[in-house]
Amino acid sequence: MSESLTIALSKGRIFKETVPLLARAGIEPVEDPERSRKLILDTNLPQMKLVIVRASDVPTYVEYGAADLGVAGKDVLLEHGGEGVYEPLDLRIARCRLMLAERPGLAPRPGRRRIATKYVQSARRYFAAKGEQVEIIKLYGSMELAPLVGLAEAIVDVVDTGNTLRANGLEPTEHIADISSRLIVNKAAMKTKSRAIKDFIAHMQAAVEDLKQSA
Ligand code: PRT
Ligand code: MG
Repeated sequence: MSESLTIALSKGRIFKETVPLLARAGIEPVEDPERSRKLILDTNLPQMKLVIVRASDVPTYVEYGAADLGVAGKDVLLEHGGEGVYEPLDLRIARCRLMLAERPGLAPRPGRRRIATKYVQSARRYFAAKGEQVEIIKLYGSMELAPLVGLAEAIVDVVDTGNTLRANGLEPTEHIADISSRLIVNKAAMKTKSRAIKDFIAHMQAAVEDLKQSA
């Protein structure tokens, strides 16, 4: 009998890009979370289950052991803190860049710049390291709107193609971090289910290497 494992994933790009890696480990979800409303998905392996949660909730489920494993963006882990989980593997999927973006030609105002972002911790660290005093305004989404309506002078957000920024008259000006999704592991499960987890990590690592070769 092999140990049971629960993996926390978000739907959307992380799910889509994790499925091919899981396939390499012989794991196939029996349902598509984009079409099903179920939040616990069975796989072809009776001992493997997937739980579908918000991207920013993945580290919390794994930290508390509600899931043994998870896939989370480095941007999310940087905000969460990440010390409550192990992060053994860079899956090299859902890649993007954490950037500062601004309206070109906007005249600087006196006083501290206002930066709108959902990445408060990363923004704080970035500007502290530069020695620039800024005011950080926490938002939960649609950061691109903030500079257009005068809420902030600049935003910190993840950027892939840059189309969203361009469509809103913004341009990326400073690179803060390269982002990819990481496999994360509950610390207790790493001990109590070490055989199954080590096996799983090895399969995922092989899958990542395969994709690297074919890229
Ligand atoms: O959507 P929800 O609020 O539930 O959560 P989420 O936005 O955190 O989840 P999701 O699925 O959108 O993103 C999951 C993870 O994918 C993030 O944590 C990142 O690590 C990673 N990722 C990779 C991205 C992007 N690329 C990306 N482009 N996350 C978000 N975006 C956004 C970007 O900010 C822009 O608004 O997608 C939009 C399109 O980007 P452009 O640059 O191609 O226009
Ligand atoms: Mg999103």
